[in-house]
Amino acid sequence: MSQVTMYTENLPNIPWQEKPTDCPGPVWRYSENPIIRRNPLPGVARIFNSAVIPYQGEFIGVFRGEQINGVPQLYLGYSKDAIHWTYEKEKIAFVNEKGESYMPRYAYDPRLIKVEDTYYIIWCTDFYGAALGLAKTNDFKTFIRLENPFIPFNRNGVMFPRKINGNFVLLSRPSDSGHTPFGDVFVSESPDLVYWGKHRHVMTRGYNQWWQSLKIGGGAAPIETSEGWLLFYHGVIGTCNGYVYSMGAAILDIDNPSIVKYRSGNFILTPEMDYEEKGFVANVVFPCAALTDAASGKIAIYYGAADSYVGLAFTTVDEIVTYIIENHVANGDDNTIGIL
Ligand code: BMA
Repeated sequence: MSQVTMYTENLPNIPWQEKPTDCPGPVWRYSENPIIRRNPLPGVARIFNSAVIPYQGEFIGVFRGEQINGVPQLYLGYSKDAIHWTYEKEKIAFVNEKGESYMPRYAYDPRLIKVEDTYYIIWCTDFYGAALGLAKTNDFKTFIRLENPFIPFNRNGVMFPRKINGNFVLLSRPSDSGHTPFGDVFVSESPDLVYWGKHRHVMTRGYNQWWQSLKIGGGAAPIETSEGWLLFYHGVIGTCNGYVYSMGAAILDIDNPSIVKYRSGNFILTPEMDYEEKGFVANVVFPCAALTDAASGKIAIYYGAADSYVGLAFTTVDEIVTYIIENHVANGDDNTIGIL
């Protein structure tokens, strides 16, 4: 029985494995990882950093597909078990609100969020440099692009799965257009998905926790729980061999998600397996989605591994929330700058 409640749907067919007895942390990997390997479909060399969601009793995913010309685009995939996937051969064909083709020059790191009856995809696109792209669909057949939420440069746009105080709410990470050696998470609101404002700082990089000392960025869409919004995110350290991306977890206030209630000072998953340590970009664990089953408290996290594969990891809401609270470290988050 779960003591922390998730206010999400029941998902009896969530992928799942019990925790191995020798697992040292609150999150454990699927034993058959990676679930998506190289050359997953013609013309696509690698799929990673991708998002999945339950749909009509099965699962649907929006995948970052690295084409064989090196340019990332988004592809749709289907699965009965959320582990084995089949893909559309053509990249997602975005249109504008008039129905005209409106393709991004590139598209990567998608998040997929259902708010009310509509599914939103938010990703990193080209808008005179790295910026957030936004599109909606109701049927996964027609994908209508909306206004880009922000001016450049920005990455890691993650929408909340419901409106808060009547507004859509979006986490983002202002960046540069390159490999961004800095970065905190901010939150913004919109009544209509066109005009965004009420920008607030949420989390700073963790100065005293070296694994997240360079930059951080939102990961999976926040999960509503009785303790607050459970957020899986990535944190980065700059080493003499380059960046290392790990997974962190925090709990944000339910009515005002700019307030961090608890934040684990420790990473909850860090590159350790071959498929995380070796690949197109070594040492990357990059969460983009999570499935939840409210009845059992099970959580399945999808993460990109080494910019080459998709990995699956598990936890329960009780285990992860307890871990975050017990390992909470205040990071000097500043909730006052920018508030009128
Ligand atoms: C970030 C993003 C991610 C990628 C990571 C590691 O800046 O571009 O897509 O996984 O770098 O290369």
